[in-house]
Amino acid sequence: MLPFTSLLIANRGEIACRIARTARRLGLRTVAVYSDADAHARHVSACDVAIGIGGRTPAESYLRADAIIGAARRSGAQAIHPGYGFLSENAAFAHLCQREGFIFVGPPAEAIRAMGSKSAAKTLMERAGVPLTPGYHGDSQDADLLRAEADRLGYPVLIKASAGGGGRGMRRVESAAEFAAALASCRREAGASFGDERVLVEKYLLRPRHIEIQVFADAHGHCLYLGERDCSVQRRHQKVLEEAPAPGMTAARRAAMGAAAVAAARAAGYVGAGTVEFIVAPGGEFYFMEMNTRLQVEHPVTEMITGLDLVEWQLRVAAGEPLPLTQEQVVLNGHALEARIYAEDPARDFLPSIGRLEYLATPPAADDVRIDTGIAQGDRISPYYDSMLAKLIVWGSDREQALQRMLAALDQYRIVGVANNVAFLQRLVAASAFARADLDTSLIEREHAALFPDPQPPPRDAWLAAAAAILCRMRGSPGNSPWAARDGWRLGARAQRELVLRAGGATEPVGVRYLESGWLLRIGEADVAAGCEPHADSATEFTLTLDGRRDRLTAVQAGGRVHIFMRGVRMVFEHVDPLAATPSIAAGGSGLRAPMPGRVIVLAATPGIEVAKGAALLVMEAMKIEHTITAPSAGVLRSFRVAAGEQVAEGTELVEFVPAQEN
Ligand code: MV4
Repeated sequence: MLPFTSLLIANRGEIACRIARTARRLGLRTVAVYSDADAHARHVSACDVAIGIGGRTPAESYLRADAIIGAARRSGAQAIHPGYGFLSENAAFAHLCQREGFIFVGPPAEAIRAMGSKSAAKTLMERAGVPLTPGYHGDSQDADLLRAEADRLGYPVLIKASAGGGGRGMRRVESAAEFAAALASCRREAGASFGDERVLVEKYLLRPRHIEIQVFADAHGHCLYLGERDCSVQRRHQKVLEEAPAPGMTAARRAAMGAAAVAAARAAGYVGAGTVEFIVAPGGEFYFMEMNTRLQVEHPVTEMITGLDLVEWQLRVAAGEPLPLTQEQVVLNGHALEARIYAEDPARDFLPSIGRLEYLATPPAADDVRIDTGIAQGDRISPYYDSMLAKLIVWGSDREQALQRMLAALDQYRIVGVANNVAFLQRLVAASAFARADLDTSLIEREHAALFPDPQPPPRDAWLAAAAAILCRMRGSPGNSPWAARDGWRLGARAQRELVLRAGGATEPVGVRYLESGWLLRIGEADVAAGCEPHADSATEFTLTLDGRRDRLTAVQAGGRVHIFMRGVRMVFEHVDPLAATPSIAAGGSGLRAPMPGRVIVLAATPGIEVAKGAALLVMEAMKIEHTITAPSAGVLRSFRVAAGEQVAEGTELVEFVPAQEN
């Protein structure tokens, strides 16, 4: 029995849901906190009680230590789990929890503080005998001294902000001549970002891997490691794929890295779950980078190969229990891979995407397929928080099997409504360098050609599938039957119409003839006998027949587009219907309204002047993404209801627009 019965989870999204799952299994009463933007979020319904803390941005909500403590008091929670991000590595918050009489499910505040400064952590690690990257991390910040240290190390070197972390505040320096300027610029950035100009200098390692060791310590002096994770596949210091064990890891090196990680944790006076990050040279030499004093996003790959529940361990250790296993009892089994699914657009430099999840299908969860997520179909992705939608984790008896399962699971992961990186992940997992486990932190750049192919027009059968799905939908609703259609359908012996589709920069007219037996679709010079049957109780699943070949087809119609998922391919088609009203970005409201909270950046039209359908009226920006609000038809913009530079809430009426026919 745990000595506490109620746990407040000071986080949101998938990790809050993940923590709630284990807490409830252990019989704890779970308390969620939520911001105004998260009132309908899954983590709220995943808990027994939920307390609103107001605000929308992290600073107004999940970063407010006082609000979290207040919610803990009100709810009667006895323990607080910070998850990752937000307040999880905030020593002052850990201290505050303790002072206010709550159990903080994390390390002691002093251990968090000890690892907060890179140079202090390096000094601590040096004393503990943990291997460090050759470099200088002393107190003196004299430019000549730093430059002499760089000369001694040999170029290239890396200047890192002492207070930095996760890749921020770093400068690579190629030669002595560049050193002074790079130092000055790194200092400025460090001062501006962390309020601390101090830096350290390291030998720059070429083609390194990022391998981290999961450690666990209890309050009784026991400390062990739970193997490693290879997180080398990153993009701009954001992890994309993680796996355990690290390809090529030998038992001897694992034992050496594990011992170093345990020494690091002991030196910091660690209790709880922690991760010691190492940078690993191509020859296998490993060096301490930093220690993360929290549960990590990628902890599930460790759980998959150890069969352990790390959140359960965290709660038991926080309750004062000893670790349930000894080092010898920790057994690693098989191989696990995690892919992070983000709402971001790889074709637009991975810009985050927001909107409503119109459609979401995932592979079924199983012993070897795990999905950690905090969202479901119909939810809105807001601009306020991290754009990670889900983590997809698979297990295989070896790496090859895990990779195959990942590809199969990604194929079944289907999202409509926000741009996402699933197709990118499919290419990444299939890339030969990844398949060969030729890993290092520049894999994504090295494989650029394979990962960012030029957009290709869809294959012929995808056009036919899109046309068939549209026809099937029309047949399903009487008002849209071909007999009622406006665009060229005629009664007569040769019943015929045309659908114009657009995709991948190409436009294709698909001719349709209605026969007794089904449709005859004409594309280019070919005639293809086609049929499409919707599955019972489903608006999106079909059986498609093309010239006698049957396929399972998922077709999602949303916002004037048809999203096709078939034979492992995902494609979006626009149905060009010259007589239909163009759905505008603000469709659904009476006026033209802001589709998301954001800032007005450009007023693009002149009030009182007639504009054509599709003309830009106004440009908004939300989370670095620009959205152009266009005229839904020809008409006149009477007035703007907002000013350039104005911050607007979702749904704010932006313009008064009068369509031409009403003029
Ligand atoms: C390095 C390095 C090469 N040499 N240090 C980036 C994040 C921060 N924690 C440390 N990082 C690096 N430190 C030396 N001496 C290369 C990186 C690095 C990196 C490390 C891990 C994962 C991805 C990376 C991507 C670029 C650079």
